[in-house]
Amino acid sequence: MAVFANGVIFDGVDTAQPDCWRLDAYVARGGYQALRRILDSKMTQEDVIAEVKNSGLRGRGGAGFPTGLKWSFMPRSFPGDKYVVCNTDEGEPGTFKDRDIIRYNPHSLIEGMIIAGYAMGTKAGYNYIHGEIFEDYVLFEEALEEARKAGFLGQNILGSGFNFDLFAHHGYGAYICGEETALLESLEGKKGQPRFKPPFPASFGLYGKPTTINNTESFASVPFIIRDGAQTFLEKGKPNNGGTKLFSVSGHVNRPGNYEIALGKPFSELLEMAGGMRDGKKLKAVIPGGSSAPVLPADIMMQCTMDYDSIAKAGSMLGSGAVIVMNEDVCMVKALERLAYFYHEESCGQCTPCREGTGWLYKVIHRIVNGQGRKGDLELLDSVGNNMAGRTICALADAAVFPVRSFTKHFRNEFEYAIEHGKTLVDHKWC
Ligand code: L3W
Ligand code: SF4
Repeated sequence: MAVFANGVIFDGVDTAQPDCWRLDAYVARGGYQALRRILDSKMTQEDVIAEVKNSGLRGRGGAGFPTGLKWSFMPRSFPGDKYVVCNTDEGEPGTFKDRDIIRYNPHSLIEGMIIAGYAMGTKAGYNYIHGEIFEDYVLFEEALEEARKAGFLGQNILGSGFNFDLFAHHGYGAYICGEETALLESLEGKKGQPRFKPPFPASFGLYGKPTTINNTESFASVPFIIRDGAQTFLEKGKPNNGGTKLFSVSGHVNRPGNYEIALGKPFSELLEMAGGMRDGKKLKAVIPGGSSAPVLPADIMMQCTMDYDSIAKAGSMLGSGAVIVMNEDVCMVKALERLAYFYHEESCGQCTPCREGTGWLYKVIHRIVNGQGRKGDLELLDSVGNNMAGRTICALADAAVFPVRSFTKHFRNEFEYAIEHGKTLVDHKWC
């Protein structure tokens, strides 16, 4: 999957060059200047956090929580260990951006995490990498070794007296391990199941110690912010939506791939960059932020700009920026069945509404697809969803309900037709 770069992380990265990920190439692009700037000018922890706050960077993992604010939650005077943790457990259907960061530009993440370690007074960090991407895990380990040998990691970094080391952890491939507290459990060697929140990781995180967890893309954006300034980053996007963002475009486009664009660009431009619709077909619908985000019909999506506020106003979420494009041939009942199956499979089973509810959602949609839908099934889906959303330990149950609500709202005619006629309106044998 190619990377089409035009932003703060991939600017100057020639992904066609096999060595573009190496330390030399990163330094030649201005890499590690941000860290040197902090250490040489003895920026305080508060200065660094203020710079990240002023940049308007919002968490790139799905929730869009302000990164600088999260960093400021770390207790400053805590006497024991504290940690920074990176979430590279990318597993949501449609997402494939973070693996490209560690594949093509791992030092941007490493430098970002070292800066985070400095800002929050931690001595150790971990990068939890999704279990299904082994080659990139090996490459990341090599990049860490390069950074260690060059004096960017370890004791007395660049002679500054600052100590920080970073370790990669190969995850176990379960989607739920991308939920931050399940990730921490898994990192501790336990079964990857979410914890109750609060307490949030900022006060009770890895091994019960204060911990800051950010997404790969969030950390990788930090070197640019420190090197070129918060204002420069902010101005690349739009107010409340600072910077550029990676969008993983998949589905019925001519050039699927990762596109790094300014937040606030019209969706129509992103679609054009991705080569437009394949085979000249019409756009039917888009999931703009990974499978957990509500689906939007073409006419609404074409009015949107790609930023947190515009997508939220349209009734969906920018999420992790996974843009799933569907053409006129897609059977929306079948598409929803696939998503429902995913959440049913990936529920960790701790909460009854999620464990049982995801199964019910899948079962009902499956029978509608297969011509056995019953009168009242749409009401049943509604009622099951209402008994799940907001009633569980983590957001997976909500994530399973959002697609059901949005598909049955925007494409209700297809569900009603299938129930009434015992077959789907759109032939789904190719879906
Ligand atoms: C301290 C407080 N910390 C909030 C922290 C919290 C977390 C962050 C955001 O889910 C969503 C989910 C997926 N004191 C705090 C505080 N925090 N209040 O802020 O918290 P939250 O709970 O809103 O989000 P989350 O649990 O991180 C993320 C959705 O993103 N999503 C998922 C994408 C999946 C991937 C993937 O596969 N890699 O990205 C996409 O839409 O459904 O709703 O750090 O601790 N008072
Ligand atoms: Fe597990 Fe689902 Fe409960 Fe999350 S909501 S803790 S995935 S059972």
